[in-house]
Amino acid sequence: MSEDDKTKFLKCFEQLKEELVRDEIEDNQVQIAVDWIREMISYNVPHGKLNRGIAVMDGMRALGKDEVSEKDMWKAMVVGWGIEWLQAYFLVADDIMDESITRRGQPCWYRQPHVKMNAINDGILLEMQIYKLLKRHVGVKDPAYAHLLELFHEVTYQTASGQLIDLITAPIGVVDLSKYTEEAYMRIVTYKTAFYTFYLPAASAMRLSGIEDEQAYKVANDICVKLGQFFQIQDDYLDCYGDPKVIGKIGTDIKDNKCGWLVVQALKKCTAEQRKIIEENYGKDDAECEKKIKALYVELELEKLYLEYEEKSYKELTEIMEGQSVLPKELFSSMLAKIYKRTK
Ligand code: DMA
Ligand code: MG
Ligand code: MG
Ligand code: MG
Repeated sequence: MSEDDKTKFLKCFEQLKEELVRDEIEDNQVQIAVDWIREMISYNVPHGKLNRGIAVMDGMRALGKDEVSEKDMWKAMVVGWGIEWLQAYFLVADDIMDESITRRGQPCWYRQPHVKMNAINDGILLEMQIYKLLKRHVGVKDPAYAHLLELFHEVTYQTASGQLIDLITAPIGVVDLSKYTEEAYMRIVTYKTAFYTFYLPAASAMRLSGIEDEQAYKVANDICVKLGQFFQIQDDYLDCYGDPKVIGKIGTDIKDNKCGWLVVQALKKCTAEQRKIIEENYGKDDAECEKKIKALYVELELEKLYLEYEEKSYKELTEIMEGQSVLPKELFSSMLAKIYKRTK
């Protein structure tokens, strides 16, 4: 991503945040709530990699062959921030549900002593702020507006439905390894991650560019689902093997009993004896148990398996992007380039 884009994008954030704060003041909001909202937005929205938000700008350029007006680029930035706001909302809730400790290098919002379960309501505020941004800066007169609203609503539903199956496939205290199939895994990651991380930015850029051919959205969806699966497999790998200082979060998948990529692969490769180790140690809030699972992953050479998977998938994804002529391949390849071999 160009430094210029990032600077412009962050500048846009400051404006959007101040406008939301001003709305509160104009509504005669009490001062402590005005201050809360400003702090809550600043803490939760802007500290990520910003890949999803900036992908809308990149997508506009891919679709408009560099001739995108200033006005359209501004809308792309606002919609990009809408996606970052949505992500902030999902992460605030996800960290409560996953009982996580840190996020983006700072304590999870709900772990702040003055916040706790107020974080649930902050999530609702973050979600609804998206629609204030879109109304103010895209507006009802833009033919893309209604499509964008529908898109954000649909993708939010898909993501929540993915979070649901992520959670109920991993009940606390119940080890049922028969549920950890490749098929169950792919459904979880497609819904909880792929739609909002890849399809939402790509389809947003397409709507802002005025594309109406429904077939093109279908093509984009198919490719984005595959990109999202790839991205979440990386996330699952990094949960165990990433450096918390680099990824900004401490992994919780083993203790949380998650149907993650590593355990699904382990179950495919293990002997009956090794399966017993998983049965006895997976999903326990106990550092010793977690250690035993990690040692088993070493024995099964899962790191090597992951690196092979990443190579193979990267090639396949590139072929799929180049093998279609409905949309410019840059709409997708710019997103893939940013995540290939990622360490955070
Ligand atoms: C992320 O799943 C999905 C959403 C919708 C936030 P996750 O719990 O694996 O994410 P993370 O590893 O960032 O907590
Ligand atoms: Mg999580
Ligand atoms: Mg989660
Ligand atoms: Mg994760």
